[in-house]
Amino acid sequence: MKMGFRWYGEGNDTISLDDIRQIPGVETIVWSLHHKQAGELWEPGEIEAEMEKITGLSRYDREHGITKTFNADVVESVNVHESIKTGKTMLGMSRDEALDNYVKTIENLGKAGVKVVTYNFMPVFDWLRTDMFHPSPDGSTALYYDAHKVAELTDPQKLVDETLEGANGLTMPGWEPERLAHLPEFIEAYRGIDHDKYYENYKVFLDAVIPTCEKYDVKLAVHPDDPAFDLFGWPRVVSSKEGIQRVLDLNPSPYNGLCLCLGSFSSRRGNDPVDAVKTFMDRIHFSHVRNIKFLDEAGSFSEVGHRASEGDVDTVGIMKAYAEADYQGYIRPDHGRHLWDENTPEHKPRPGYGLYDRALGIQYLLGVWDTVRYGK
Ligand code: DNO
Ligand code: MN
Repeated sequence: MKMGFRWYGEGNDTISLDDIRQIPGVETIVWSLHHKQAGELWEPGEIEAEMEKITGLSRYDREHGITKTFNADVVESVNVHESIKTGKTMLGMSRDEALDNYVKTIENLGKAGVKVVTYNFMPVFDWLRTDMFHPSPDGSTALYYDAHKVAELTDPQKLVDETLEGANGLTMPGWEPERLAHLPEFIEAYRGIDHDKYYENYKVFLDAVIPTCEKYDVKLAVHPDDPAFDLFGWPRVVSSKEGIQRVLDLNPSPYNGLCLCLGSFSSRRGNDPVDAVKTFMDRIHFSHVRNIKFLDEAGSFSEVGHRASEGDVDTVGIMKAYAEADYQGYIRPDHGRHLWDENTPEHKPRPGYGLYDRALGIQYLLGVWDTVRYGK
């Protein structure tokens, strides 16, 4: 297993590579070209420049005797253009053109040495919460989902406005203001697309991309829907064990795999994360391990610390399952709460991506891993 940490790039993240270097156990920086819109081609030069930053050492590092380096094996995400998901020309781009750019991007990433490319196949939005800095009983803040609030929302535009306001001016993948300015077009395009049709469109995507993944040894890894159920009447198809199995069956290549996010997967009542890890082990290329706590019968939840007893996700069982199988893929802690000096009006980090709670989470996850693996 290789432990990773998501980094949003220089000038776009409040956390530096040198901060991350001091977290014991981190080997992989999970990165992306965050200025790229879905559908755009990633050029070799810009890929290499970003990877060099991650894998190399700065002048400051060299002058201070810092030698620890990272690999840049995992990209999260190359986002999928809405024309691929709907099968229709959208925002002036045809499905074929978007597929072509995706395939070439995979080729460019593979040639540069990237091993895993993560993406999601959610309609319109990426992960969705109603509150970015919800106060927890211990004084920290966390990402929060109020099921009643979403049930009452008839217009997704209101949620978009609130989410963008809560982002503290930082970019959030899947929530690009330029793209979401076209929300009415998206709503129109998704009319009449049911789950079956969506799986069909999904298969077109996989069949177009997987041969290039095989050729350049890049594993494709889908992130489950977050939260893992339909919203606003749009079809979500990576929400349950059956849904995941169906996606894997759409294209049986081992390169068609998972970024199994256990926090997202667990947001659907009845989903069993430990069972999912054991069932899909062979197709898990990357995994996010974190905890959530359900707050009511409607399914509202708050994100909580990574320790199993803090919430409803059996993070110990998950890590034990990975360790017993001697999992060879990548893991990262996913979101964290905001703690200590992150939690002030003057200093607000990117929602869900503070430093401290993710660093604490990593130590907990590695503790379980090491306990199982020790002496083997
Ligand atoms: C949330 C992340 C997701 C994930 C995408 C993958 O913080 O886990 O946004 O990166 O869904 O495309
Ligand atoms: Mn995740």
